[in-house]
Amino acid sequence: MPALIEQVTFQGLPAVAMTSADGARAVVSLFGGQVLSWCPAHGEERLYLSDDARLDQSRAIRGGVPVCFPQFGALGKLPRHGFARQSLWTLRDQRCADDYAMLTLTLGDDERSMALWPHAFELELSVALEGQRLDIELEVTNTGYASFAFTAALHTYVRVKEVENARLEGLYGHHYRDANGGSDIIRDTGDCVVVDAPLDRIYHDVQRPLTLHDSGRGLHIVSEGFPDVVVWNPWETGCAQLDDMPESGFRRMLCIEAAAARHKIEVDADQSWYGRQTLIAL
Ligand code: TA6
Repeated sequence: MPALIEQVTFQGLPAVAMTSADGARAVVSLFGGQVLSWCPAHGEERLYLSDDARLDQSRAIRGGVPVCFPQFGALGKLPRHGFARQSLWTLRDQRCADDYAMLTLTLGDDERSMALWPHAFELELSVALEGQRLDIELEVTNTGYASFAFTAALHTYVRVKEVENARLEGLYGHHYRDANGGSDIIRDTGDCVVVDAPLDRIYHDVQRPLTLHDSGRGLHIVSEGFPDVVVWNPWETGCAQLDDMPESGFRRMLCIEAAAARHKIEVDADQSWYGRQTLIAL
């Protein structure tokens, strides 16, 4: 079967569906520039998309891989996680080869972004699909005349079979700040991260790949360019406060995010920065 990329409507959203020659599949929404679904070749869905997500472009989509830019979370005065996840991106490029399928979406400044964040920029989001692997790369170009600074993330909602049985390896010895625990910086001394309560941690300077073990299957997560890793699960209490997630939704997801949250990234005029997250199904 040849690789295929086609514009589709996904539950009412303008989107692009990708299939690689070996049968891996992904769906990317133009609203938010957001990967909503990823099934590796011969595999099952690996991303969580809330059954109660609003898909009418009235607010950010709960699930998949939201792009947070130019602000991570509430670390500034902009709307939470910035405006990119609530903007309409454009499909710029698509490529189908024997062993991969790839597309590039773009988002530039406009009147609305300028009113919130007065900088000229261009974002390029490249999504490449191949066998057991999904690569998502965000490139930020400063198209203005003065430098700017931003925080950002690929806020990946990984689907898990049962979050209490999931084990995330690779963060031993790293320092993190727990958003639920004040401003203390804590060193992780566990073999792996387990979720049995609300968890919202920004791990600093993570160079190593991570491995998620989840009820008999695995996911390898590698990031480049993004210095931090955010691990988030709202648990029962936090989930109850989210009106776009079912009561037990927290059991089916774990956000493992490639982020630049602790320090702002500065980009000079005419210069670019990029960060990437790669997911490999094991
Ligand atoms: O990345 C973790 C986080 O910043 C959490 O604090 C949590 O609130 C989550 O993102 C979701 O944010 P949202 O604005 O999409 O509800």
